[in-house]
Amino acid sequence: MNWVATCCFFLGVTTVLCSLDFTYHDNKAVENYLKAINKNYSSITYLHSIGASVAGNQLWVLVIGLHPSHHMIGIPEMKYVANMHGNEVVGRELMLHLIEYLVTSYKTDMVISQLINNTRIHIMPSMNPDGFDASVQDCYGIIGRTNKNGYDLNRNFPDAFDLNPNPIQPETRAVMDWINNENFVLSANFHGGAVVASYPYDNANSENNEISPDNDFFKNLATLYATNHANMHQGVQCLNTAIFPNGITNGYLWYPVRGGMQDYNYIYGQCFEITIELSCCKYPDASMLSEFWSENKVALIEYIKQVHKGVKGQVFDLLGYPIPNAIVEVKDRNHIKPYKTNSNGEYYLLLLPGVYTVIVSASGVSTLQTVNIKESQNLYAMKQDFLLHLPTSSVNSHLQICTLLSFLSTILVIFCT
Ligand SMILES: *[C@@H]1O[C@H](CO)[C@@H](O)[C@H](O)[C@H]1NC(C)=O
Ligand SMILES: CC(=O)N[C@H]1CO[C@H](CO)[C@@H](O)[C@@H]1O
Ligand SMILES: [Zn+2]
Repeated sequence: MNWVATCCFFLGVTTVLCSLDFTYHDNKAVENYLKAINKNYSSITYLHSIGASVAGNQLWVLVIGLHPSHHMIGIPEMKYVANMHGNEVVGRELMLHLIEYLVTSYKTDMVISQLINNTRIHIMPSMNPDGFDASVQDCYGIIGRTNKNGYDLNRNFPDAFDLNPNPIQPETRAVMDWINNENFVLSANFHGGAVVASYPYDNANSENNEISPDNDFFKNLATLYATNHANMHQGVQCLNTAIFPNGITNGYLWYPVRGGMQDYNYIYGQCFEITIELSCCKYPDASMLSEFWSENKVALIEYIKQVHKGVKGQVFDLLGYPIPNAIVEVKDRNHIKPYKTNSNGEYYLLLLPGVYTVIVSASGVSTLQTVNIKESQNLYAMKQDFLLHLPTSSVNSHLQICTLLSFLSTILVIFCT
């Protein structure tokens, strides 16, 4: 028992009031911790399980935001996922400390308060709780890496470049549905066994196509994490890894991954995800945890802010109705699956400062607009709405409903008078 725990014990108060200790928390302890946080910070947190593991462990996600339980127009969604390889455990504990840091800084720290007010931050400490249960304290082993059915979850997603024969596992399915239900814009997933920030693509099917159309943004994201990390940017050599210049690498050029989560997010989920390898040792001694937290704390916060880069807005028709499923892409950076507006007609495009042409199209009609994204854009992406002159048939259907409604109300008025 350290002095904090001792003090809490003697004061007879819940451990929530005291800072989270730097030890490993088993699945039950993580659940209790998340529930306690959610109880004490109920106005800015929302706790839910997005599904269950093979063994029936819940896949908990804590959401932090001003309206944590639901999406708000203009508020971007970002997520952190840790421990998808059950024996890579540093990220799992970092998530718990990050949660504590965010909620306790609300109202006391201006920057964090603004971040929470303007972002919906989803944190999943463990995507593979069964693997964690099976794992042993070991730096370079693989015991506990897979889920309970023996599948590597980071090889289990549909792959745009290759057929993936692995049957989709419950944990993977839950994450796919989650990605489908939320309109995530930015994400990172945490691993161990190396110290590097790795960005898409993780797979490719011909020479040179491992470079994504958003390579500039991805390189910037990875560099941002590495430079805000205590030593990642210096290039940390682990057993079995090369030295990564500046602490970053393209995923495919490191080694190809078929069915990885990062490419799935980017290609199918319209969400920019990078993979962050936090430590040479996958399951280090608990005495190292406070050091890992101080190495990563600034980078974790700075990374969340990146969800506000670029341009966002809504696409409307001439009557002012939002248009869902309108394609919104930047000229010369077409995605494998075109990025489309959500049910509110919203789009979010992560872009570095610069001048871009945004092309919007739906029902065979398109419009374009030049946007100039300035360096000064701070916590808010540039806002640019679009008006689409849809063919008369689709506008007419709205008009017909309006005519019908006014006709009905006229009848009602006649009846009632
Ligand atoms: C965050 O939002 C709350 C509720 O609207 C508001 O009271 C508070 O001033 C905001 N904080 C910042 C830093 O914008
Ligand atoms: C009941 C309880 O634990 N309340 C605490 C929740 O967190 C705030 C800090 O924002 C404390 O001030 C409360 O005492
Ligand atoms: Zn891993």
